[in-house]
Amino acid sequence: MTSERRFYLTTPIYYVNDKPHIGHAYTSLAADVLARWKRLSGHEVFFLTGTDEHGQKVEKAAEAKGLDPQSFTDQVSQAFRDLAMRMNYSNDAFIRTTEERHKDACAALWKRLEERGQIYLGHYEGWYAVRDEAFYGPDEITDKDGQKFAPTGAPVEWVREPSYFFRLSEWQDRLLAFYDANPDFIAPASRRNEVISFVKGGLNDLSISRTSFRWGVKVPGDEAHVMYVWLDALTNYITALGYPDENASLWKFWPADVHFVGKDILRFHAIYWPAFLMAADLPTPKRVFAHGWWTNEGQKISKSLGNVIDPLALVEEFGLDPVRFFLLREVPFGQDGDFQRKALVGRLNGELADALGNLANRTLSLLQRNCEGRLPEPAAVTSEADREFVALAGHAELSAAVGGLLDQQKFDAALAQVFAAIREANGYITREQPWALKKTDPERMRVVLRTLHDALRVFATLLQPFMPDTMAKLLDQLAVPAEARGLEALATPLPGGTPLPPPSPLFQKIQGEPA
Ligand code: ME8
Repeated sequence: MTSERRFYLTTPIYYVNDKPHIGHAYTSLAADVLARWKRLSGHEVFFLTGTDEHGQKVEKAAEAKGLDPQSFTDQVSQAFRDLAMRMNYSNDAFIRTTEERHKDACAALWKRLEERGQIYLGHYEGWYAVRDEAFYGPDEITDKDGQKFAPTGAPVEWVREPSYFFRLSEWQDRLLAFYDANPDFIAPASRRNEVISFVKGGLNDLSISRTSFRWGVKVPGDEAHVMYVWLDALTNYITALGYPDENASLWKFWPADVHFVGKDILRFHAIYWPAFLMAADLPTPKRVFAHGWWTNEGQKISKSLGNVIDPLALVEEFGLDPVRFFLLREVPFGQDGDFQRKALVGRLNGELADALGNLANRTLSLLQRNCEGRLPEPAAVTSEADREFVALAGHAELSAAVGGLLDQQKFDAALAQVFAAIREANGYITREQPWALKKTDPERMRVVLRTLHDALRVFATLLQPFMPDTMAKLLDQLAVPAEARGLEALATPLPGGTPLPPPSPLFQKIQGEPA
């Protein structure tokens, strides 16, 4: 297998200070869809997620619950694993930063940076926001009623302590050259420009250890210090591949193809992470994609407003696949999005139940009734109507288009392409009226139904990464064998005469909601 056929993608590792919400579910969902797509197209995939369990924020959350940090993180980390299971994420591993192998990887990376003269001992004095686990410069701080705040709105405190520093300032020019040589490293483009102007503004050396609390990875050789939680956290992406053992079986996946992150943590991934790696002489990831922020019916999501969206409650109410579909369909990936219940209901009732569900049901019911429940022979494209339709809904063009968009993480556009073809299919069935052809032209009816069956197989195959369970059900109803559900298999038509099981509805409409 060549390296092009391998694909490594990651989600952020989430802080275990609180239970998971819609934002966490969203990032992991995007990664899951791409992982599933890459597997469908024949790649060897490694998809990593996990939890970020050290630092002051987690230590404080444990204290507030009256628990020792380890028992607390054991509990909350489990909630993230449960979420991954309930959302049907296909992650190949789940990493926790409290694992011994991770502490070893952090120590190894630290020593490598130290050997290369990248770390020195000094004194940190400045602003720190525990909520963001981030340091801020004096020019970034605002004052409100005597309390100081970071630009993110997080309260900051003045910190003064001995600290090790990473020579980040030395990497400014090499980072800029790196962004220049790798135009796809930061996406979307607007975010790339933000990062570049930030780096052009000048980089200070980065404080990478703390001495005022204990919940972290100990600095090798100086146990009075724990590592800055972001150095610890970012290292997870290589720990999971076996670092520092570069002969480990998973190491072949490095460098990562995509790190999925929210826009809040782009700076850490697009500046600190490549700088650490270049300083350690390790390969840099190929891409970091920073998606936007969800609000709830126009309001910022926050615990104090009591409007945090629980993804599992949504799944309970609307079903898993409609929720998976909605989150990626509704908002262009990369932009901020507002969660609106009525939009979810609209997409579920409209695109899923009416457009796709009805098309499948009508086609499959007619095949049962009028073709003895057997698939007609593959249809030779003879009429202009068929030719036009096959050009729009045929497998080669559509899967190339979807693949091209997913390679750019344009999930909404990929779905829009498939649903445009589904609209065409509804137009085709309405125009051709196969139900009326039984009496007038049964041969033509068989051609039309076979053409529709082929198109449904394409739609179901391409939509598997987004709605795995429902599309498995549709592929069952279409009698596509398990081994013929990959992208390549689409080139081989199912044999005529294949028996088709009786259809059942794919989606449940939501009734009685205000439009
Ligand atoms: O930052 N909309 O963890 P975290 C969209 N441990 N996405 C959201 C969101 C929202 N309203 N809220 C959160 C950390 N997210 C670090 C990461 S990685 C080496 C360490 C998502 O638990 C989004 O992906 O605060 C964001 O980047 C992430 O959750 C932050 O999760």
